[in-house]
Amino acid sequence: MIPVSGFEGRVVAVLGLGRSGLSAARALRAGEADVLVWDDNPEARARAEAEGFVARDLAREGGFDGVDWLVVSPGIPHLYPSPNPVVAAAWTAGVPVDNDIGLFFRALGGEGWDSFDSPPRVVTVTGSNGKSTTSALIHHILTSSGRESQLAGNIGRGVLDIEPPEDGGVVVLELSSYQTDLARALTPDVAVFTNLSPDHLDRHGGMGGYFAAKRRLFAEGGPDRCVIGVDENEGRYLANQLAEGPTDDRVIRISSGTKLAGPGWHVFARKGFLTEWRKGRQVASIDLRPVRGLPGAHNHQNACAAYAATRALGLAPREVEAAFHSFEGLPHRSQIIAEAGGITWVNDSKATNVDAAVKALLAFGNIRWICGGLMKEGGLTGLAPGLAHVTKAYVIGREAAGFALGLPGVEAEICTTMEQAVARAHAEAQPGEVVLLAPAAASFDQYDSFEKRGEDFAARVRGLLGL
Ligand code: UMA
Repeated sequence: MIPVSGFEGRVVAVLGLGRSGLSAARALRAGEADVLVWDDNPEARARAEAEGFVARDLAREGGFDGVDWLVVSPGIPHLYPSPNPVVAAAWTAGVPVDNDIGLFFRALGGEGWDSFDSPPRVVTVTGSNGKSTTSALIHHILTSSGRESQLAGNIGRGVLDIEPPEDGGVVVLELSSYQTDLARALTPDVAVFTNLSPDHLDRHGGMGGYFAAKRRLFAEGGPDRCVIGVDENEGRYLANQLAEGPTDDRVIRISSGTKLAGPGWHVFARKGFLTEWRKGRQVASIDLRPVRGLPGAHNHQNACAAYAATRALGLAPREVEAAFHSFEGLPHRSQIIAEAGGITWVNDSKATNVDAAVKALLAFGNIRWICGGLMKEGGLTGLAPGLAHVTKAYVIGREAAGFALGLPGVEAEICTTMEQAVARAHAEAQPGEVVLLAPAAASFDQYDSFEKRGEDFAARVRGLLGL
């Protein structure tokens, strides 16, 4: 745990007692803050009270009396679609609102660091898609090359849960837009922006608010190096805003599909090869085609981002290449769960939006596609580029029939349940085909999370195949 300094004897309220809230409360207490907690769920409050924390209903009259600071969990809306009543009460009381990421950057450093040969560095990764894989890959490259690295953030571990980094250590943080939007301190050494496509629009009042939340990571702290995906307008705009000119190698531009030229620092993947280009000449090239843990153009973009970030930390191209080959990928992201009878079964339950699903579809050919669930804003028209890879769709979800209507030109069978979809795909798949779960929708109509959906898929596949 990283004790949060700077709040000794001050009263800090923590709203939301899940992974980030509880670890923030513990870290604040370890830093000798006077901690109050609240969660709308009585069970979560009881868990915190069992650890000795004092619960206070902050939304009631006078709830903020004596409170100096409010720390809010990322899943709790602070502005759109409407502010949580506790956040609104903090505004009225004039209490600064922050989150665990802001506390982390305030708490990091200080004691002992002046005796270090190499001060710890923080790499942050944000973007709509690929940020978990990119973060995990950076962490994997660093640890495989013998560097001390810790991984936390949106990937599932509260940032204040990690150990204080040692001499030469690296902290890799995956940051969501919810987290970057609210943090009052954001000072990474290397910041990565993978890509941008519509997501969480209700929480940000639209696309502009969503991009603005992610941009804070680059605008607030001024990282030493920025790794920017330039395959969308927002990335090109951001890279242009951050660089002083075409030779400024504080910005490393990355692309999957486009050859980047010019005198700056570029990393791009084309036709299965990753190329690093700096000061007008090629520095390194890596064949990504045999890398099993990173299939498809979207994973090649993740490879470029992780390559650029670890090069910015001083790793050699060959160290990075060796680590690519030992990377197994993350569960629920283009994860090959079985190969039997010439059929490959792939779990990409994390494809909760249209953009991520298209990327998964483009990574494979001859696909029997399990899709559907809770549709997001924007409908399904964006799926068009991937549909040519689909032999047949097996649609799940409570609104499966409505979802199937959004797949013009694709043979679609309404299966509704995962059990039925897996059974039908199993009955019809031919050798050489891929059965891919990439729902293009959230899971909440039938599951608690995309993880549970992916686990259900994998269990049913293994059951049917007798594995
Ligand atoms: N709560 C309230 N009032 C509300 C809403 C929630 O009291 O109005 C309480 C709940 O009862 C619960 C707690 O808040 O006890 C949950 O807080 P949370 O939703 O912020 O969840 P955490 O467990 O703290 O997990 C958070 C991130 N969750 C979200 O952003 C929704 C996790 O990202 C992250 O891994 C974790 O912190 C550690 O940093 C998950 C996620 O879904 C993976 N992220 C979104 C995504 O990737 O799309 C952004």
